Order: sequence, then C-alpha cells, then structure tokens
Amino acid sequence: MSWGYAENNGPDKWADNYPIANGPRQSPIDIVSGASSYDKGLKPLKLKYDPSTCLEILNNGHSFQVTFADDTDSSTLKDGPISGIYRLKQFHFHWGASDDKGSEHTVNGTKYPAELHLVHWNTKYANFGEAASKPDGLAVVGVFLQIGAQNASLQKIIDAFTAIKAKGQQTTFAGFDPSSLLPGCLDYWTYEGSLTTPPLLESVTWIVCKQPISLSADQMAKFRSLLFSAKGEAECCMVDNYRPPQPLKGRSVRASFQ
Ligand code: BO1
Ligand code: ZN
Repeated sequence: MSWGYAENNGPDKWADNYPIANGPRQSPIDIVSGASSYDKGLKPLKLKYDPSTCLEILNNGHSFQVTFADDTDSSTLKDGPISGIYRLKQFHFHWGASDDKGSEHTVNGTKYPAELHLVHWNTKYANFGEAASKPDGLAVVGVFLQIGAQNASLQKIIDAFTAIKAKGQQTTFAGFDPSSLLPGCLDYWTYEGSLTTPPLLESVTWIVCKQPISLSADQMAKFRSLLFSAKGEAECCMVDNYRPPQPLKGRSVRASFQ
C-alpha cells in the first residue's frame, strides 16, 4: 500500500516503509518561540521569482502543486540562512478539514488552518533529485495561512481547481508570481529538517515565516473540495494532508528577528 494520510497509511505508519521517519532531523516541529535564539548573523531572505517560469498546476493525490521551470536561475532563493543559489521547483499546501488544524509546523502549540511550502533546491547539485538526498540540498519556505480577508493571489489558484479536482489531473498555469503569496514581513525561524512526506529525506533547511497570510473562509473551503481520489474512484475529500510535529532531538531553532 502506498503512503497517504488515512488511518491505515498515514503518518503513524510511514516508518514501516521509511525508517528515516524516526531519524534525527525530521519535520515538521513545534516552534517554541521562547526557546528559539535570535541570530543577528542571519541575513534577510532574497527571493527573486520570474512569473514566466510558472508552468502547471497538478493534483498529485496528496496535495496540489504549482510547478516551475528550473533549468536556469530565473526563480531563486538566496541569503537568509543558506549559502549559494537555490532554485524554485514547486509550491504546494497542507490543510485541515476544519480551521482548527491543517498546518504542519505549529507555533507554541498553535495550529494554523493551512501552510504553504515553496520548495527550492541547491544549484551546487545537478537537479532536484540529486539535491534531495544531500544535507544542504533543499530549502523550503513555509508560510502559515489564517482565515481573514479574501486573498486575490490565492484566488487565481483556486480558479484552476475545477480542472484539477481529482488525483492525476493537471492543467497549464502560466504567468503566476509566487512572490504575491508572501507575507509583508519576511522575519523567519530556521532549523535543519526533512521533507514532511515520504521519502522524508533529511535534506531541508526550513525557513518558516513568522507572519501568516490571510484567505477567506470561503476560499479555505474550496481547498477542501479537492479530492485525494482519482476520477472513477470513491470520492475522498483532500483534507488533513499534514504531518504532525516531530521530536526536536536537540536541534536548535534560530530566529531572524528579536
Ligand atoms: S515538503 O515541502 O517537505 N512538504 C516536500 C515533501 C516532499 C517533496 C517535496 C517537498 N517531494 C518531492 C518528491 C519528488 C518531486 C519533488 C518536486 O517533490 O519526492 O519526487 O520531484 O515536486
Ligand atoms: Zn509540504
């Protein structure tokens, strides 16, 4: 059986096929703000995204992702806690069945209704696949979503949902600017972690923004109308596609802000 988020194949079962699930640097974590240390050496994030690199939107049966052309340094992440140039590969979200759960990272135990992940790979390696197995291979920027004002940028994504309702469906998604999803303040926490889904590789420098972005309750409801299931299968709403916080195991969490 392949992995998922149900009782029989969810996060508690992942270690059966992916023993690194119990490894030393797993993600997500609960970010305890009082236990994080301000590091004045942490640089501001430098995100440079070119909307012309945006290619398509895909329901992969675990989430939906927006994919980018990553054959040149057109959409990149630099500075912050990382060295060198990381290229944007895709972004995706995790969310709950209701507003009281859904984020992967939590802050002092608080869960947000959803979390955005912007996934980048280190160009010192040949491609995403090579980078994904290296300790400094990936950098993921996490952004919390909260219920509030309607989000015009997210609406462009939601408008594509009719074409990607079921697992395996994809459609072109051109000209989208991922920087339109970022919060106004780029203060962040950072720590050394992993992919939050199988293969759970311990290759991610996590950069979690302190400031959430907002979307309306109606917009959040539309995320929950996507399906885990493929066309022709019993319909199963895509909700609760998050892994809960994992043990810190002595790692330090640094803050870019005081
Ligand atoms: S996450 O940001 O930690 N939730 C995360 C989890 C898994 C992946 C990426 C980010 N998986 C990888 C797949 C690759 C795929 C790549 C890019 O995403 O393992 O097969 O090429 O879409
Ligand atoms: Zn993710």
